[in-house]
Amino acid sequence: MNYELRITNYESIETVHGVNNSSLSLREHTSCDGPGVRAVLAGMLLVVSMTFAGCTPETAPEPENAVENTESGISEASESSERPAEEANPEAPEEQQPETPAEVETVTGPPVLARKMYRATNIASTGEPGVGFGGLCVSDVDPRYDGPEVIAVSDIGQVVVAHRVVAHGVSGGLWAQEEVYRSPEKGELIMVDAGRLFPEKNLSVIVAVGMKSGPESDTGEGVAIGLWFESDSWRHEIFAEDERMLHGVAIGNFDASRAGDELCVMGFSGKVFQVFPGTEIPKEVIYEAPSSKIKVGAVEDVSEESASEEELLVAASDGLVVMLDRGLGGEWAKSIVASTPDSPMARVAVKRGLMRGGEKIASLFGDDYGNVYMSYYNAGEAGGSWSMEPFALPPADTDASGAKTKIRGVAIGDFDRTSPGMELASAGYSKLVRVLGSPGGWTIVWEDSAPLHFLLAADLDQTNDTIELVTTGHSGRVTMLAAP
Ligand SMILES: [Ca+2]
Ligand SMILES: [Ca+2]
Ligand SMILES: [Ca+2]
Repeated sequence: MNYELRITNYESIETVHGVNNSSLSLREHTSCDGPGVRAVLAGMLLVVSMTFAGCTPETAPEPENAVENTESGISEASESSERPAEEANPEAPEEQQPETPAEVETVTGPPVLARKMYRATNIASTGEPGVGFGGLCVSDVDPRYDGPEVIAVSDIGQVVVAHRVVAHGVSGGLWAQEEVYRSPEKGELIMVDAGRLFPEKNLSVIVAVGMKSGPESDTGEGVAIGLWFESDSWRHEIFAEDERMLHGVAIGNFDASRAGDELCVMGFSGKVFQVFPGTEIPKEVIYEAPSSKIKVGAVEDVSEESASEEELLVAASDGLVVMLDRGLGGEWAKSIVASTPDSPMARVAVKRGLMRGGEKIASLFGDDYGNVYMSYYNAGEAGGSWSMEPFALPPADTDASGAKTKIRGVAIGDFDRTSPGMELASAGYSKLVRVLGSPGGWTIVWEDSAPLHFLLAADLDQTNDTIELVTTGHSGRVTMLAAP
């Protein structure tokens, strides 16, 4: 039996605020009794957030193992994708829907979604048993190899750079990796980004953030390490330190008062710092969320009204996602992208592109409770505004026992050529990567052997006409996923 996410009145979901949750139906066997639709009206800002936090898959048909065409050595995935109904039953929800057909067996388990496994390629590993990767980025950081590299950072402070193996002009899909840095004090590195931080040099600089020493903690000191390849070797330098863990990093051209790309780091002190590598300028606090952890940042060209070429979005545990950019006069413009006070935000993606019939700018965020949210940017004379979409978001991400699990990756891109324009994707502690295509909702496209901690979109395979997903986490492996 196939899992089938049936979305009734699909078009009306995207246009009607305050839509009844029950119009999202999982074969008519899912009910939503959670907080549902929440509206916040603040000045010009209209945020309507819709969560399916209360959604409980009360009945679920037995999943069909729809693994197709996985082409890597990661065999656990196809094994673990077999989920016999009998193993997933110990804690069925107490409340039963009276209308549940008697012949449908009641089970708990991960959200009831279709499975269509993408082709998986193993790109890199930590090479250390029990050591996971935290975050990833894609950038052309190593001039010895054509095309972009994939950079990953690990729990014990490794920075690994993976490149495609090309011999005599031929690439067979193989990847090789090099460990370019390892923390002398095993300081956990959690996120990484790269960009042209030295305007006078034609090279992309990696910035990895995390703990100065030891594993992630609420009290330890944070560090941001810069790495770049110059004169035939890898160089590294401490770009910034903070009294608390640095958890997020974003590089982009979001400051119009300076040439080239800028660097921001953020973390458990609740501060976002602009950092000026290669100069004597001290780091500067550009945003602060007291008693909050600022987990991540993302950069995109959002606003055509602003002086800066790009904008920076940061997401914090207080549920706020804020957009920042600096004008020619040096003043920071700040606006709220989303406000979900009950949702500690942990991941953010923002992307401009073709989506549902037109050019849109979409931001996707994931929280600690399995929820994924989306907001659209609406251009306007007052600098524009964001509106949360009551879109066809999935039920909360859950593990095999039905417990809600943290979202630890969101991505936007054209992952699926059978569905027009861009799709949305999420990943997390459920070990699942899910893609929202059309028609008909979310599809599980990958199941890892361990909780996932990051997800991004990148065109790493130019031989197809889709964007790839790249994910990593506690398994200590980086996996590239391409639609079959
Ligand atoms: Ca700039
Ligand atoms: Ca598509
Ligand atoms: Ca591609």
